Amino acid sequence: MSLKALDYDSLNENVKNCQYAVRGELYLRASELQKEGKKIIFTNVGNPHALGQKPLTFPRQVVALCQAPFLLDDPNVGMIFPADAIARAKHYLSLTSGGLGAYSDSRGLPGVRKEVAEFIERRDGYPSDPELIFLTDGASKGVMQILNCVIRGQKDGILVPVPQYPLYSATISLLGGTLVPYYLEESENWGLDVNNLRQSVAQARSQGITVRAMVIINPGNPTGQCLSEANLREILRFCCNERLVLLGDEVYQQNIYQDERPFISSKKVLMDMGAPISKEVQLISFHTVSKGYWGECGQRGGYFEMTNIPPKTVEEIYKVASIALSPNVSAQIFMGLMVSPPKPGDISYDQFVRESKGILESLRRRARMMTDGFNSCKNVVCNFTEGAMYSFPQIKLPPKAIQAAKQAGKVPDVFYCLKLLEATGISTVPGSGFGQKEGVFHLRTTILPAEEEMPEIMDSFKKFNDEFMSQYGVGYSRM
Ligand code: DCS
Repeated sequence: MSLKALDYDSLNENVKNCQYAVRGELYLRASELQKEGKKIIFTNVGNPHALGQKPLTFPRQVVALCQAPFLLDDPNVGMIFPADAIARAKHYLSLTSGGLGAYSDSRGLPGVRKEVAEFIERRDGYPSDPELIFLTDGASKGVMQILNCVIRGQKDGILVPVPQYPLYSATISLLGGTLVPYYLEESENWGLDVNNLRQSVAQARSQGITVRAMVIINPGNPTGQCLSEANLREILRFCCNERLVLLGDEVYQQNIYQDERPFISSKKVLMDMGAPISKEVQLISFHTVSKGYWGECGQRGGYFEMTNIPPKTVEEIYKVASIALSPNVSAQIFMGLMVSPPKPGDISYDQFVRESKGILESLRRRARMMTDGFNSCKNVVCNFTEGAMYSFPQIKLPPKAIQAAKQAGKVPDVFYCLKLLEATGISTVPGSGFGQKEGVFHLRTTILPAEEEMPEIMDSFKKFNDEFMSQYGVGYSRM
């Protein structure tokens, strides 16, 4: 009997081959255990509100008024909402053609794109053109749109850091392209060595792959490093020489937990380098409302900015975006608010600063607590989380543990993470989900659990790890 199109055996192979570990085996097992009544600490996804982070007041007030515009006609509105939130809601509604229930332009509301361009100009000190900014449903959709334009077939390669956030590996699989890995150096604080890039490209070319684009995640997920200006220059020069489009995933640009290496955007570094390179390198930069101190993951708001992309290509990207009609309009307003928050002198300014500083300062302390906690454990070493939202310790698994994993039919780090989950309720993602060097094992956890719960979580991790290491024999020295 012939198969129907949606019978499993006849599905598009690219769909079946695509893996996304952040919601993989560990997450599924954690959900089962939760149903059975076990307390689970979900540290597998960078989803701050799900772990108790409170929304910032001002943006929610503005969007609430936009969602319920009749409140603006209520004579008592000023008793519940501050005047600046009311004014902002009216401003955003005036940018729409029929409020939040109407589709917007497929690139997003022109007024919000203008606010994004102004933000980029203030951040980088260089002009930004709203016509080259598209608003998207989260950064993920933007990344998918761009990879879709780049990947023509299996012979097209995309340079992706390893370890990487699996949006990239999964999307490249879905689109039928080839992932070309370049390894980040764990012993160099997850730094990026351009020699590794050269090697990766040479190897891919020897296999008949045309390398077309390079992804950087800065600050890194899962690795947490911030790229230095010198490193970004080398990367841009490399992209220029190799004629690669640079995809700069900068969704964690507000999440910085040290002062030595502040975030610096790829766009700024490119512009600082001057002509001819600043006019040559094709760059797409991504941002989101899901991260930073906003953490508004469920709103699904993002943007990408295009630099040195020919107008006819921009038109094609617009055409493809049009197929989905419009990004979420409420999310566009969150993006507008993120790039133009209350200013000094505004009624809501003090509260906004108090709330946002509170979140960022706590994240900074939590980054420290987690790294120190992991480094105090037997056979665990962990680079400091300079930025982003994750800790990515290396677990030196003893040979007996690796053997036991094999017997259980599990990848060794999956085995370790499953045991950790069963023993403590801490739900992490095994390093193999992000890619890692052969024979080296990691796990990823977010730094998002509530600060007051952090000592208990780290104690329970340590206790589990001690027991695991003594069960399977130590015999490994620290790196
Ligand atoms: N890029 C990176 C590097 C990310 O980490 C994420 C989300 C995204 C893009 C996409 O975000 P939005 O689509 O929400 O804008 N990070 C996931 C993660 O690793 N855990 O949680 C979500």
